[in-house]
Parts: sequence; C-alpha cells; structure tokens
Amino acid sequence: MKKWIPIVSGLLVGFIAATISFADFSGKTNTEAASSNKSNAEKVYVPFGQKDDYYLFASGGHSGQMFIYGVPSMRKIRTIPVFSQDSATGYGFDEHSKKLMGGYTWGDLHHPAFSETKGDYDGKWMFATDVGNSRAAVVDLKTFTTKDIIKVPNTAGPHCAAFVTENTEYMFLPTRFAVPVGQKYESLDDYSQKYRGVMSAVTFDEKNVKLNIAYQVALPPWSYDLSDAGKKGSADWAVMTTYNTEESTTTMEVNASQADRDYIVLFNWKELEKMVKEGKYEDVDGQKMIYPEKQKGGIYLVPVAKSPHGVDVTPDGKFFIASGKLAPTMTVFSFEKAFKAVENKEFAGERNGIPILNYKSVMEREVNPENALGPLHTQFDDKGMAYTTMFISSEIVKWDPKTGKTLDRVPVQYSPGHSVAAEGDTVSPDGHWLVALNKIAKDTYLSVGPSHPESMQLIDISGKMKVILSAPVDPEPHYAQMIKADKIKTINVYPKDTKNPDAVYKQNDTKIVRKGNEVHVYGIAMRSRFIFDHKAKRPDVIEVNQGDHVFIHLTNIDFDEDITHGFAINSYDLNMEVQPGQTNTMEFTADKAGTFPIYCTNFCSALHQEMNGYFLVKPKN
Ligand code: CUK
Ligand code: CUA
Repeated sequence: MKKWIPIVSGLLVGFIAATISFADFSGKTNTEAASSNKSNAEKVYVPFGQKDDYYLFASGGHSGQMFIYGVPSMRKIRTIPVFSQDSATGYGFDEHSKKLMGGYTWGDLHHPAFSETKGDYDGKWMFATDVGNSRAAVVDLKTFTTKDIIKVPNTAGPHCAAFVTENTEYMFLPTRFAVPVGQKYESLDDYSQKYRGVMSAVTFDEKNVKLNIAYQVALPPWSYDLSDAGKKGSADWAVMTTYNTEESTTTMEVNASQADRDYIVLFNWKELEKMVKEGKYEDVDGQKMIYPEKQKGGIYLVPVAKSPHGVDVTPDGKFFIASGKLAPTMTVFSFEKAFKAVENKEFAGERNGIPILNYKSVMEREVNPENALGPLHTQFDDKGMAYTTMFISSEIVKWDPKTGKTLDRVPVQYSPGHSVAAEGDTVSPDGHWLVALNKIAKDTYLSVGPSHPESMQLIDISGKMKVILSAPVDPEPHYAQMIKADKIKTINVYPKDTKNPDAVYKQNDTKIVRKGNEVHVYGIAMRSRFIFDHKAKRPDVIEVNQGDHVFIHLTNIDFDEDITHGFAINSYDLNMEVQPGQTNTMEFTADKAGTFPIYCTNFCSALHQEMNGYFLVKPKN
C-alpha cells in the first residue's frame, strides 16, 4: 500500500491522471466525444427566456466564497461572498459584513450543506465552514447573502463539515487539525496527552438567524476528514472518517499512513444531547465539553482501511460507505449491524476510552472495482446506485451498494475530488445529473499560464454515463450541492424596515448629524444621485474635519428589482453596496485630509456616471 503515498501527494498526479484517462473505456478524448454528438449540446442548451432546472452551489475553497451555477447549462450566475472580502458587493467593507467576518480577511470554504426538513433540502438556508480560520456560516437563500458567522473555539479547521442532520437539528464541526483545548501553547512532545480533536455541535436559531454552539466533544488528537449524518432509521446517528490515528506530529505524509486501519467515528447525537442535559460535561471557558474517556456513551469507533477520506450515507439510511484514498476500496458498513454490535457490546478493545466495534460485525462488503484507484467521495441517484470519484484513475465509477457490482464508469478530466448529484444528499436523489468537481483541468480550456482553473464536468447519468459539458471554475470546488430550482424562493427587493434607526426612505429625512467628532450621515441612493443632507447647499457632498469618526448610513430607495447602487470613496479604500430597499452602514476615521470623489460603482441607469459627489476632509490645522 505504501507505494501510493508518493503518487497521491507528488507531482506525478497530473501525469498519471492523464495517462489513465486517455486509455479509457470509450477510447475517446473529451474533445472527440463532445464534437461527435450534437445532442450533448442540445441537452445543456437553455434557450433565452428559459431558466435552468437546478441551482448548483459550489464551494469556493480558499477563495472563501460560494459560486452559484445553473444546471444543465453550467452557466455561472453569482458569487456569494461568505468568508472573504469581496469588493464587487462591498462584502467585508460595510459594518454589518465586516462584523460578520470577525476581523479575518479570508477563508477556505470546503463543504456547503443545505438546510433539511425530513431529510430533504428545504431551500431555505445554506451552511458552510471555513477551514482557514475555523468559522461556520449561514447563507439566507431568500437573498443569497451571508447572515451569520461564528468562530468555533478549540477547533482548528472544521474541514469535516458541514453536514446537517435530518431536520437541521445540528451541524457537526469536527476538526481537521488537533490542537490543545483553547489553542494554548503545548509542546508537540505532549501531543497524545495535551492535544485534542474537538468536535462542535452547532445549532441554528432560525428565528433570530443565529448560529450557536450547543456543546463540544474532546475527541482523540486525530484528524477528522469527512462526515455525514444518518437518514431515516439512522437519523439519530452520524459518521465521520479519521486519519492520523497514529498521532504523528511531523511528516504526516509518511507518518500518518503507517497503521493498516484508521477509524470511522460513529456517534449518536441524541445520546450526546441527553448527556449534556444531564450535566455530563465539563465547563471549558464557557463551552460544554464532553470528554469521552470520562463521560462515556454515545460514541464508537469502527475500524476502516487506512486513511479513509469520504464517508457517505445511502439515501435509505441503511449503509455508510467509506472511501479508501490510500486503499483502492469502498467499504460498505451496515448501520443495523453497527446498532446490534453496540447493543451486544461486541467490542474489540478501546482507544481513549471509546469502544472499538468489531470490523467484521459491522462491515457489509468491500468493493474494489478493477483498476479504480483513489476513491474519494460517493453520491447517489434515484435508484440508490452509488457514484464514486476516483482521484488517481480520474473517473467516476457507478456501482450497486447492495451487491458491490460495478455498473458503469466514465473518465473525467482530471482527478475528481467530490462529485455532486441532483438532490444527491437527500433521502430521495433525483438522478439524471451528476457533476464531477475536478482538481486539474490542464488541456481542457484556453491556456492561462502555468496554473489552470479547476473544472466541473456535467455527466448525464440517465442512461450510460456520459460527460456532456465542461465548465471552468475558480478555486476550488471541493464540494457542491444541487437543488431543484423551484425550491428556492428569493425576494425581489428588501422590504421597508421602519424600525431601523439608520434607514431613511424620504429625501426630506436625509441629514448629517454631528456629535463631537462623530459624524452620522443618513443618506439615500436613488437613480441617479446621492442625497446626504437635503437642506445643504450641495446635498451630495459630505464635509468633515480630519480625524472625525464617520458613519455613513445609506438606504437605496429604488424599490425596483436589480437596481443596486454602490458607494465608493475614491482613494479612501472604501466601498459598499446597497441592494434595492437595503440600508447599509460604513464606519471609518477620516484620517486623510483632502478632496475625495464619491461615486456609485454599480451601473444603475443611463445617468450612472453622474451619480457622484464629494467627500471633503478639512485638514486639522
Ligand atoms: S475534500 Cu476536497 S476532495 Cu475538502 Cu471534501 Cu475531498
Ligand atoms: Cu447608482 Cu450607479
């Protein structure tokens, strides 16, 4: 097995991917396949006036953002800024979003997850986590804007998330990197004793649109990779993969791949919830922390082939499938067998006080499709068939979880990480479409230099699998979610909020108020002017003294869909946006004296170029 280690991590990846996929089953390159079949184009063509059938929400990886595509056209529709600043929308510049970002400027968004009701996407909210700065976010699908972000303490990179339980009771955020509780300094020589892999149970308060940490679990100092929540009969349970159960502290590439087996952590969140209610936890800086070696119950380990990556629960909730990464195996485990093993206490020992279940008593079957290498993640269609991405052999393998039989395979260009199926994580996937999220595009698009975009390939899975379209995507689509378009109900304009003290809706209410060295501007943006103070000689001018602390509250009073205004102060590095009906605030200190034009950044009317004013800062002396 060791021989795969340099292959997975080394520069050989691209080369191997290319060689294997060109020696594929159809013997065709992607270009040949596309041009040979006109009907492919017809399948993805969405005529003007019509809309796509699905929204695809792709994670933006270390861009920190989320990208919205239409399926089947694969047209990019929008970027939702989540964890990183975005000057196109002023996200991270206005007060509200600046506060949300918590002082950070970037994020690494890996796994988007829709809110669910009865195991089905309900189209209301989207959750995501940030591996870069350990945050979790919720996006409102009425406006496609980020509404809340929390910093998750004691966790260093919640990669193993976000996946929600059947009715969005919880989102579990286990850590990718073990750190001491409180992220305090501890010597790496004391790793096994002092470091922990803390998992957070996060709840979402829909009424107040707030994410909260209900409790945390101080798991052993391993890396937690991917997770999934149970469904139907297994709805009270969740699973997650681990690696580095060797607890190595250096050269992980080699040292974290020594043991033949790592584990899947299987836990009953209803039981953990009960333990917390009964006070079985310790208070750690205000967090309720369960220490599994002391507060026992609800958590079990299932041995699995070394360094697994993805783990996915079948739509019927009966099985969970772990993908090998370093072992070319998909292992199917039975929830029912696991429940029995737990009940009969069929344990094969324990680690850090957590019982280990017998591999044989939980495992249903091991699946090794011929020459398929580097299985990472699995999705499902309407018939319960599984589609697993093969990172090294650059293909999607379709197989039957009930028999292990390989049914079909299709090459993709190249090295797919995840794939996403239409409604793929629900209890009733749609079938028809699967999108492969590929790490390497190489020869697929016009060259843009040494680094290429990542690529998403649309695969028609209604019959024999067929790649029918490739779309470039910014870094980096780790995962995506695909939802039926009619499940999402957006609003057209922000409704008037008469309770908001910062909002003004009438020209005659605009004013500039001074309190000492604080200046509050209550202004409006409308086609095609700014009005900051209707009584002033020049209503579109803001004049302050150097050193003043300035608040600009701006309301867009154009209650017309798509009439968004921007607000920028030239050379002051300030920029925000107000969508139709929205009020936003900008806060800053006018430390630079001089004359600075104000202008609208969003082309809003024929007289958009005239939508400007001046920001005058009188020098101190
Ligand atoms: S991970 Cu990127 S390929 Cu962050 Cu879900 Cu597996
Ligand atoms: Cu308002 Cu351009």
